[in-house]
Amino acid sequence: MNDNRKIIHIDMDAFYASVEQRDNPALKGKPVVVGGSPESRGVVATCSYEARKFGIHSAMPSKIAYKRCPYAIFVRPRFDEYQRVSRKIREIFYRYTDLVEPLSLDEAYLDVTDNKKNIEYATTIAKMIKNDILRETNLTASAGVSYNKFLAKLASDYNKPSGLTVITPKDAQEFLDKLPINKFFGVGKVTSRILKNSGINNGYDLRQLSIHELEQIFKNRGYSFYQLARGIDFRPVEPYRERKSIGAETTLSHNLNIDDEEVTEILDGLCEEVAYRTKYSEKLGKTITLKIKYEDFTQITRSISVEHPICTQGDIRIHVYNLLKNVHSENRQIRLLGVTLSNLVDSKDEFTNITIFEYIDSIKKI
Ligand code: DCP
Ligand code: MG
Repeated sequence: MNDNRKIIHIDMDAFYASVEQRDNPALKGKPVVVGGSPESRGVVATCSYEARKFGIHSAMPSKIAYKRCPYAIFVRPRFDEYQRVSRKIREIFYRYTDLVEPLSLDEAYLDVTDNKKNIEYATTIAKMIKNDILRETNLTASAGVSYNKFLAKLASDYNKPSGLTVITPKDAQEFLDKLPINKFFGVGKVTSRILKNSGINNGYDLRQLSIHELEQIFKNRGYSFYQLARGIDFRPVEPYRERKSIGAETTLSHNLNIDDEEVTEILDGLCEEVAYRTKYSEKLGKTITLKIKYEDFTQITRSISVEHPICTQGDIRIHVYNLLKNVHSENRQIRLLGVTLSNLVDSKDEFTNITIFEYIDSIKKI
């Protein structure tokens, strides 16, 4: 099968931190941490490249970031400004194509196979976009160019900050063979550990596994990993659609009983992911749904609707736990868990009673 598309992935460099450094010359060249303060229970949203040298990264408790670098300058996020920049970069993308799929405020896929300026090479467009962004926002972005989404995203990440990496069909296999296993789309910490324990450290090792073996490891995602290891990814770039719900689910690596401790650990992770994505979509939700699939493939969902919309991990978690308490599994083993937030409203319209700072600080609470 052929894939002749031209896909670009753009990702701003140290986004929130770069905006802060741009707007406050005293922060330039310094380790800057954007997020909760070290005295609070808040977390790091992101940090400047200077701070990354100390091992600070997104989602780390601010307290630990402070321990790693007491000289770091902690600043509170200014979401309004990040959203303004985000709108600007999207406006730039639309000059070249309407096939733009934003993934978050600072990141998007573009399909430029047929572009508005009839430019032949995607690499030329990527350079032009990077220049437009620098000129019009005073910020740098990294770009990845390839023939599908998976490779374009890997490419943009390859040479940050301000990078431009092209992965041609000819280079793709060599690139993937060397790629550490945790960089494969959908391989989290747990799967990565399992794979490394079995001697599967990179794309080459992954490519040696048969579809049958991959299905044993990744269940219904096995075939997709078979394809990714070979640089195949036909997912289209999907222009923005209004979201109706935000959900996360996971097929368990082994079946569990409802009162196993691992169930709550997994649900915590799912609540965190839903909270994170809800924040990015600038939404809040009024209906929380818990989904459980049993070993015999029967499935139940339990939902609750609340008057005041929510978005934080803590709030979602409380409701999910309440829903869980009322599930009677009658000794059936669980094979899949899911959490969804629906009945969404725009967070911009709902932030009247809660400051943005309280909001970001509350994300990791409980
Ligand atoms: N962000 C957040 N919480 C996280 C991860 C990210 O609030 N756990 C926010 C802050 C980032 C922005 O989203 O600035 C973009 O996320 P990226 O993953 O693209 O990270 P950066 O742009 O900060 O850095 P990089 O240069 O690695 O892309
Ligand atoms: Mg980024």
